[in-house]
Amino acid sequence: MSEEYGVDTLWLGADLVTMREGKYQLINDGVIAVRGEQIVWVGPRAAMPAFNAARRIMFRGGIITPGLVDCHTHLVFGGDRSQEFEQRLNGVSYAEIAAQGGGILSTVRATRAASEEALVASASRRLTRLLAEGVTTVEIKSGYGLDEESELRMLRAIRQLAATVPADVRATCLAAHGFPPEFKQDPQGWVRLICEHLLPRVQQEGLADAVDAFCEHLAFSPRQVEEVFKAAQALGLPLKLHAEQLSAQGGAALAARYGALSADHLEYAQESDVQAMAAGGTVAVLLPGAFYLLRETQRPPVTLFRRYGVPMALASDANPGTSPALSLRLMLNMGCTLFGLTPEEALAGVTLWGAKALGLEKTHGSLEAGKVANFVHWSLARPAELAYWLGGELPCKVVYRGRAQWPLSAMAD
Ligand code: DI6
Ligand code: FE
Repeated sequence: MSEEYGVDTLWLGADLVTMREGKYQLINDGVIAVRGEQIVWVGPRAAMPAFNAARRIMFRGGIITPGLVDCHTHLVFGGDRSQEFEQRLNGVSYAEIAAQGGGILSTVRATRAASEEALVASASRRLTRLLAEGVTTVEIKSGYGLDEESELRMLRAIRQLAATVPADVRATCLAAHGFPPEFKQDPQGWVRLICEHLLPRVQQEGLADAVDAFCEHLAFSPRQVEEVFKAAQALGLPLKLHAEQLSAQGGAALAARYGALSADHLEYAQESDVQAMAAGGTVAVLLPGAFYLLRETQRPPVTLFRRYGVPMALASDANPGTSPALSLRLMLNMGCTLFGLTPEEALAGVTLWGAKALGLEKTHGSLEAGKVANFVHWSLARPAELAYWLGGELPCKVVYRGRAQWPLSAMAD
């Protein structure tokens, strides 16, 4: 490195929680040097080269973490299901609600009825809440359209959001989320439509960065998932899977065999699933919001993930039915309290491993030279505070692609 090293901004005066290799890897009194949208140097101030910096921004203490990554959300949808939440708490059963046309199909109806603009507008309000907590990378799935045009509209809405918010937004096609009412008598027809028509169009229009499916006894069988995976793979699209949420189907092992980026939920994952995930490099995405809302008792096998070295990500699963969660900070706490993660594991789950679950671990998820300059300054003393407080402090500053984004008051509404 030359002595006169030109950079745009030096960020100084805080402790850096770098999350290299998924560990805190704390640097006391650290410096982040940014050129353009990239981090070019990270280290202790005492070892800083003689930078020629256009700007120096000095913090008075606090910690800086990588920008948070929410790697599993369903933020785009029409309507909401607060009415069903209320009905259930007034004693109406799930079965009765479903018989009245409620549940996921009520969201499908509302989503089909919504214009692309309406989908963008409602998702944008929800996304604002997530971003206010320091999220700079977010994945959003389709899956509430369940017909060709509505699925494409959802994906276009996600691309529109991506163009307008200060965050990296990844789109996942989850057409295999459920069976549309039109295909009630012919579920295989929907699988065929996804494989033969929808995915090729999605690929042609560049509307998705990955393909997901819901592998469950009440949704898609492992065989049907395999068909979707084969079609997606033939188009060069990376894979993800909702697996082992409510029952053991071997979906996680299947996803791992196909080299999927992640298998998500995993409450019922078996040792064989975990072994396959370790071999396939598949990230375990844990979703405590849905576990909590469904009052599940079966916990994901965290001890096995540790034993086999499977990286664990944490995400909000923000969706209108089972996880109306717009706070990744709350998920950090729930990951610790409900699933037994350490605060360090939880933070790794919303940084480096969240990035890996999206195939972005080379560019996102830690404070390292060469990575995108997405990071967050918190007025906290220790990184464990991020998981400890319920409704804790919001970020002081969020830097997205090298630029400070907002005074937080402006994000309040
Ligand atoms: N798992 C879930 O918990 C949600 N989707 C999924 O694949 C449920 C979505 C909903 O009820 O709207
Ligand atoms: Fe989900």
